[in-house]
Amino acid sequence: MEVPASVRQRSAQLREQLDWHNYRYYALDDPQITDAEYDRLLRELQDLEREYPDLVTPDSPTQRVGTTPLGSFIQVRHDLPMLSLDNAFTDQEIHDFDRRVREQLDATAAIQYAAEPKLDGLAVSLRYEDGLLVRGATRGDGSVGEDITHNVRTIPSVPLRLQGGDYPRLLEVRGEVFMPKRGFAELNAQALQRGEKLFANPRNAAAGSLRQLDSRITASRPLEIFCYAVGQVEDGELPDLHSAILARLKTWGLRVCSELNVVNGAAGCLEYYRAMLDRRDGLPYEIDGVVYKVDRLEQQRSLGFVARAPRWAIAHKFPAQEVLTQVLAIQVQVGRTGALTPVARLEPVSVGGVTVTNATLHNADEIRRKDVRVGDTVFVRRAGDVIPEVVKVLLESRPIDAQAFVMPERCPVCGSQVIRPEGEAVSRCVGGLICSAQRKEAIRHFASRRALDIEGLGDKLVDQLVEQELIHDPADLYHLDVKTLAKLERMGEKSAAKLAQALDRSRSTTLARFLYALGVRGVGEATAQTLAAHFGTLKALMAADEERLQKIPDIGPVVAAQIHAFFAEAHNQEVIERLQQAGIRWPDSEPQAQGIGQLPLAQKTFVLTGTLTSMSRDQAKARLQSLGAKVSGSVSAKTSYVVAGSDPGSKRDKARELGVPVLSEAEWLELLAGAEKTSGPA
Ligand code: 9MJ
Repeated sequence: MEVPASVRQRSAQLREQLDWHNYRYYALDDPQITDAEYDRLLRELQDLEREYPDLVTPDSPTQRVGTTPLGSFIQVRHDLPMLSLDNAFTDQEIHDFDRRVREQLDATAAIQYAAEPKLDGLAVSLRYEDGLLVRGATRGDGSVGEDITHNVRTIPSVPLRLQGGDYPRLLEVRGEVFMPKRGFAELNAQALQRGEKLFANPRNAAAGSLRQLDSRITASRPLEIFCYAVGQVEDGELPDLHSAILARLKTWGLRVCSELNVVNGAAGCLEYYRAMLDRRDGLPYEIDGVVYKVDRLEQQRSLGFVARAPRWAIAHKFPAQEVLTQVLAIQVQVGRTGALTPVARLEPVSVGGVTVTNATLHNADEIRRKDVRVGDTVFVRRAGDVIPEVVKVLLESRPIDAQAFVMPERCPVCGSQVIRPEGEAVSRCVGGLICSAQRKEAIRHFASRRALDIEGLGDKLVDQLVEQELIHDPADLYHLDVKTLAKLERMGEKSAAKLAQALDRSRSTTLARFLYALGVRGVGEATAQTLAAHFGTLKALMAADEERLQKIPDIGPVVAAQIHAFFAEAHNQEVIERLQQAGIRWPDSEPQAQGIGQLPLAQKTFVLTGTLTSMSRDQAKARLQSLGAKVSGSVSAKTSYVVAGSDPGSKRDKARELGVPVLSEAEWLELLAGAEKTSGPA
């Protein structure tokens, strides 16, 4: 079909706009439009291309969805070998490295190094000809890799076309494709729910996602890239410092890690190492060390290579997140909703600086898949705040009497039946609140920081209170007196009085916190806020039927049924009643549909940047919106606040330039708490 000139023009314009906004978003981390506006442009282009298939070009932003599977991978020879790095583990090794560099260069002054995080993903090469992405390849053995063009094209932060016009005719860049921590956790959470095999770590997940013959699978995985080197270059000039080259790559739309620093000498390197080690857990992606590279290319050239590794660079590795230890026992833990989680009790071992004694085995299927037995030597992995887990068994070390695990048929705590509903991966104790383990967990959850925040009510105390039958449910907490509390183990008059005060303080709360504290299945913090904002009062929520609940954004049929069933249960109604009699109160408010203008953060616009540790972006957004605030993707003079999580990027700088207040995560949470106190619905 003949394509009208006006349509051709519009599609070219859309493609250019989308490329530009992609560049602002991924390379500069400074979007100029919201995600919704971006999606609108993309949809317009998709519609045009559907109507006029001749319009589709390989570099069109619509061409990232993946295509029909390949039969096999094609091998690719790297004209310029892809290097590997020598590893160092101690300060001394870095001093030795720096000394060798200085001696070889006959240098008297300190060497200037580019220091960057060492990403733990898969090294790739991207080849651009006349600014167009023509090939993506894995590193392979350094000389020969595999053609993964179809897969790298699906990674949103890989530009299909370079920005600007001053790039070399041929430009091969190298970098690391990785899966950020959050994406990895979500992928594994989905797999766990479906009873599928889990990925051992983000590195495996990234590698497994890239080495797919079917690029539609790759497209569905949350992959990202950081570029850190240049390979072949023809017909074009590059700066003569490594750090300046990376800055140049960024101007062409290639994503570069924002943690790059230029440092002086071994001392500067070690200072960078310690700073990054400190920040490791807070970064949104996993790093297994840092890399130092002699910054001056001229010096790099005179240093040269030994075998595959350059003499001008070295990787300084962090303590391992995965270590070997022994499984002493496998026990099951009963959670708040009765879910039975098998846990490996381990020979204590230090992982990345933290002593680990337990690791989750998730569920019976995972144990079977990994074939973990008591007595086995296993790899245990810990990363950031996540619960340590058993990754793999070292089969060659298995003792002959290693014991396989069987899921108990009765709850180890209350003796109730254990069932595993069809199609579910999880086994559950049916005991409900008869089960003291579930009662303890329900009370712990009720008292937790994001729920009613009862300071001083620790795990051991809850154990004692439940075991001595001093309390059965959260409402009983409010009838404890100082004298009873003071008699408990590890409690004195003073801490008992403090706890009584904390209990008293917790009586004044918000509806959202109260709903979250009840521990309704499927109702996390964000959903609790949505419900509170939507209904305004507990009475209105309790009166809602499933149909009404399902109409609320983000509440599907399963959660609607769970909420309805919870409030229909006589015991739950009774506990709620007694909690209110005990003086738990919150300000009621207008339902949001009518009352948004009166919400405490109405007329305020927030921009979120960097990674928040206390909740996901979506939760943060929902929480702000429930208080009437707007959440925008870009900073302008109209922005009220920029909230900077870790690794905040250029939005924070822009805010400072414009004089927009920048809040740390802690400051922001405080502001939220204040607003929620005055509002009720949030
Ligand atoms: C990683 N993995 O993050 C290099 N790397 O440079 C960084 N790897 C590298 N640089 C030359 N930041 C060869 C490998």
